[in-house]
Amino acid sequence: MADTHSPKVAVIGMGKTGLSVLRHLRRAHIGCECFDEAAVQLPEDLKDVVLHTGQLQEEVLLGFDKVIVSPGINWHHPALVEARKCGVDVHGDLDEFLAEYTGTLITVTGTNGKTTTTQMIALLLETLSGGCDAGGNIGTPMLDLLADKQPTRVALELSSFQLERAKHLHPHYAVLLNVQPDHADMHESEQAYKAAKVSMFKQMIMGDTALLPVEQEWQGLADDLAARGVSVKRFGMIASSESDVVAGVLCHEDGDKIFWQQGDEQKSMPVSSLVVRGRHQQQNIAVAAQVAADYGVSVAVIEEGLMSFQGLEHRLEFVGHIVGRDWYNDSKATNPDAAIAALSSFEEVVWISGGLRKNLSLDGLVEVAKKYVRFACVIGEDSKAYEDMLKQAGVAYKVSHTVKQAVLDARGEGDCPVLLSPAAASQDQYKHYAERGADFIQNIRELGGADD
Ligand code: UMA
Repeated sequence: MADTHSPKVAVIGMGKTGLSVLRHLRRAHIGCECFDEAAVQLPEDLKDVVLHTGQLQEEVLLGFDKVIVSPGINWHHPALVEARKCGVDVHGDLDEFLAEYTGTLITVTGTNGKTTTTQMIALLLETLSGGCDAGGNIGTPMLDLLADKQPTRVALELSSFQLERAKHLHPHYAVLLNVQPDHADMHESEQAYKAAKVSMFKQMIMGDTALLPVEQEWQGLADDLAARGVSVKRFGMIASSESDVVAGVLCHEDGDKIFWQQGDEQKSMPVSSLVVRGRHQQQNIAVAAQVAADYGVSVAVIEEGLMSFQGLEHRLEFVGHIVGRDWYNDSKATNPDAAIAALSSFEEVVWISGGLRKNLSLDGLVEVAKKYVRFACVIGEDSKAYEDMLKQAGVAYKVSHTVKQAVLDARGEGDCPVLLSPAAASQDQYKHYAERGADFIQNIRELGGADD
């Protein structure tokens, strides 16, 4: 039964987040109404909640005390702007989570690599007493983690959308992986996007730890955090040992190694002993090793975890050796920097790219395309920008439009690996990147050749 003294609450967006918020409010006996701009329906267990569909009107939220907004809804939506202006408490599920969670909080953000890093942290910390749950942008809404317990530790993957709408975030350990151009269609500027990411550190104090990239760009943040007593560590891809870099990839003529700091000792492993491909992915798991080491996970457990980690679906995922060539699914590369990292992991590829560009510049792709791409197949509804980039790189290409056609077109182009790494979001043709990746894999399998 709803508590008649509780504030009037609106929940916006009925995707994974909104539904988890509704269930959370129900557990707390707080009544609410919910909104979605699409013609959605509520699942059976939530059918009694009042649902409003259709475009959110500016005045509609003013009758509520609290509005909980899903991450995919633009924070600058006129209805949300108006509600904030009129003093309504508007926030996301992160503040709801923070109001209830009392255990150890580890957070990970960055443009690329968040999910791999968060997943690996959770896998390694899972071996400690009390374990570790993973949630947030990774796919499990964070409030679901509180459904029937107070977890000892939680590793949260946080997107810029989740961060920009949180006021009370104070992690015990926070990792920033990188900030590269992305989501230019949702944030007002690149600076606003970066500011959302950096806001993760705002309330950290002595006793907390921040793990930041080694690049000079982050020195100001590192100094600021250190001045507040936060333990600041740096990670990166380096050519020779640097005393202030605790974790990352050491590129060496005798073979590259990943490394991390275990107490006073530096530990390392040759990248050749890892299953995951790509220096960017290997750096991510080195970062996870550092977090695990700092929470007391033993060297043996970390080494075993790193060696056996297969990587995640849709991230440089090896699909198989089919019809005489290797196929890789990197559908999660939804921005140019992610595709640059993927292309650089090969000597030569047939590259499938294109999709929803999100107003991002493709300039950075020209040089890597020139260096690594033997032939390209362009997908997506609006191929022009991708064609222009390939022309600039001098790479031969075909406009395939669909993933299905791209797989057929790629098949006939030599015998080097084929890589789907779109440098674009998928929503012009799919619900999300995972659906695009699954379609890619299915079309490869339909080529008919068994793995050889
Ligand atoms: N909707 C509106 N109006 C809008 C936009 C959406 O009403 O303007 C409605 C849609 O009709 C839909 C609902 O909102 O019914 C969807 O809400 P949502 O987009 O917030 O999606 P969720 O299902 O709640 O998933 C969100 C994250 N999605 C986004 O940030 C876009 C998921 O991250 C996350 O896993 C999930 O919460 C659980 O925390 C996905 C993602 O793509 C993986 N994230 C981006 C990324 O990684 O690049 C940030």
